[in-house]
Amino acid sequence: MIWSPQYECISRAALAEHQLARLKETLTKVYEAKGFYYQMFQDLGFEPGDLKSLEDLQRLPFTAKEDLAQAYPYGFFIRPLKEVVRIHGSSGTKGKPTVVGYTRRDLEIWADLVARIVTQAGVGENDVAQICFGYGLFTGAFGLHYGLEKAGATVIPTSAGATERQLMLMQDFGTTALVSTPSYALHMAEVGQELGINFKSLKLRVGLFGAEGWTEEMRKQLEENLCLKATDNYGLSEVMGPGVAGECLEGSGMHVAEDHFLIEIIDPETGVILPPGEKGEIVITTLTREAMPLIRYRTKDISSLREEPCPCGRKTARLSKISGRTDDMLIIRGVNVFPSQIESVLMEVDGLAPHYQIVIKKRDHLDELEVLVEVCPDLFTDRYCDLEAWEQKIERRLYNVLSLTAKVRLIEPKTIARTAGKAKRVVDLRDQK
Ligand code: DLL
Repeated sequence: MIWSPQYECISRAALAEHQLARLKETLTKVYEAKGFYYQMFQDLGFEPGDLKSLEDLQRLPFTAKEDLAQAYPYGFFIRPLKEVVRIHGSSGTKGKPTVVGYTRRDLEIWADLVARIVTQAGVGENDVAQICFGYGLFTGAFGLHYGLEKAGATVIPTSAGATERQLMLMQDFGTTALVSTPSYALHMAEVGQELGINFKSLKLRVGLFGAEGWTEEMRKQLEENLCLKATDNYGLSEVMGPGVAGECLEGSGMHVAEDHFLIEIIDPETGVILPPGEKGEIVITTLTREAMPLIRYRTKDISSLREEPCPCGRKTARLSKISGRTDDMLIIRGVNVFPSQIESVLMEVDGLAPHYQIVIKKRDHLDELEVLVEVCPDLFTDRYCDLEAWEQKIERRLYNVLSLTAKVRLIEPKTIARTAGKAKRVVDLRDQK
């Protein structure tokens, strides 16, 4: 089933026309609001009427997270608070959150776009969906909640944590769709196995995973351990939350809701727009947001965009799996390393559990990369020399991919802290004395 065929199957030419009309409207609204963008346009000598084509958008500068921080909390709202009926925030734990506001219509569109995403993943009125995201400022839980309800699913808002209880409810309520971060889903699988739950015998059949990076290798682990089809969906609070893009059952990229979000992929160094297929930073312009439109917002997420139609029948462009963030990229002894590269190598080694941490330290002014990874419980041995040979083998594999020496430490199962939300994979201790 396709949720909004009139937009998801629209021809590229008709879509571009539609986007241009909505973009003009958005520029006019932010200009008339006399806020941040009015000032930007004034400085540039730009008026909304100067936008004649989608390409003209490139005349405008990018908006960065720092701009939002400076306007904390409500500086980017272009509607009075009495029209803003919901506030959410970024999930950052440090400092102040990035604040996002929604009018009633923004919430309606949000639910509709998430309904689109879940329909793409084959979830609908015959499903029982368990939402294991934390309900709160984070957009994950409320976003999926209203979207799944709109798509007709039976929603169980279990929220995050209390894993054994989650598993009990999953069995008792006949959960068919699991909504969580991929790392928490793996933790649920692990606890379930300890409790002797046979996932094959459950009704669980699809995972709607998102909110953090995960690799294809991680997908295999999720599908094997939980006996479900693992689908990916992407979004960020600043532009709405989940619902920006999601995979269909073809599993070859995340369809973007292009009638609501205009996506550009840029070279993060130069800001130059890259052609379809090339990897770069995702930049998003919202086309329908009422409370808080954003123009050319730099997400820091790295992906590529392909525009050819999908065998599923949708014509919307697809984002490739997010391979990292520009601020995730580690520079270790001058070499660029993405955590996802390390995850891919680890997940391909038999006998390793999908729980790892990357630690970077400084010794004698030199960076040291250490990778801690848990061994599967049934394979863990304290015969030191076996582990050592195994570690060296993984170190060689990492060297082949990263061109960098990493120290691998195989550790006991369940040593790395589990979290119900986004996993913390990288511990950078270089600034610490
Ligand atoms: O994580 C929104 C969301 C909730 C998306 C639930 C999907 C499902 P924030 O907390 O603002 O919002 O974090 C946004 O998380 O810029 C990415 O770096 C990362 N992220 C989100 N989805 C994915 C994904 C939500 N599917 C930030 N793959 C984004 C990789 C993702 N990274």
